[in-house]
Amino acid sequence: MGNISSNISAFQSLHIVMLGLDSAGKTTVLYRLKFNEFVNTVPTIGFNTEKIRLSNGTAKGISCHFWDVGGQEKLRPLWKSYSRCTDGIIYVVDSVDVDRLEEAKTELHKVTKFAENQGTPLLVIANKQDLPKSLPVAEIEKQLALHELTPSTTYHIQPACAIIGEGLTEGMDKLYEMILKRRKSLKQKKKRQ
Ligand SMILES: Nc1nc2c(ncn2[C@@H]2O[C@H](COP(=O)(O)OP(=O)(O)OP(=O)(O)O)[C@@H](O)[C@H]2O)c(=O)[nH]1
Ligand SMILES: [Mg+2]
Repeated sequence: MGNISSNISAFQSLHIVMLGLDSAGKTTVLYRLKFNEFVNTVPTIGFNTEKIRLSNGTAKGISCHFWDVGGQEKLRPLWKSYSRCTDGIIYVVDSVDVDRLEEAKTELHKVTKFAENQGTPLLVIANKQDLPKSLPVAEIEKQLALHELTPSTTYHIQPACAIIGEGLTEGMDKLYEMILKRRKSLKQKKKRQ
């Protein structure tokens, strides 16, 4: 962790895109991170964008530019251009929406296969863990077939409840850690060339 903190100043602003099926809780996550409180949302038609300085965890003080793109089917063609060349992808999943996990899996695998997204660190937020019928993360990880993602994709799956913000700090810390590792290895690769 010491290494991570010492690298913080090396960053300007991280570019993060937030994707996932409609009603998964993306906008709730966004405003929870921004205002540290629950904000009632309406379905996103298009996108929301916010610059947020993270206020907790090892990534505290890091500035992130978030793009939260609507998840309705008609909006998903937008995902490709919004996820291009980002530092990190957050994919939010509704842990009780069992009937649409297969659809969530298909859309996620599509996103990670885009050439521009190769190697981009992925944080999967298994949201709505406060609800009694929520699936455990191990089951969601299996149903999303995360281990079958392109070999270059490093990921972390985080149980969370965006309503109260539980799990979001841990998730952002993991994402930040993966982003740092990737930057470091890209730098070393460049040096060797
Ligand atoms: N119980 C519970 N409800 C949640 C949680 N997170 C979000 N919700 C609710 O889920 C609904 C959808 O949340 P949004 O944040 O609007 O979902 P979205 O992913 O942005 O949806 P689109 O904009 O349509 O793509 C809202 O009623 C939220 O209050 C959670 O952790 N637990
Ligand atoms: Mg939304």
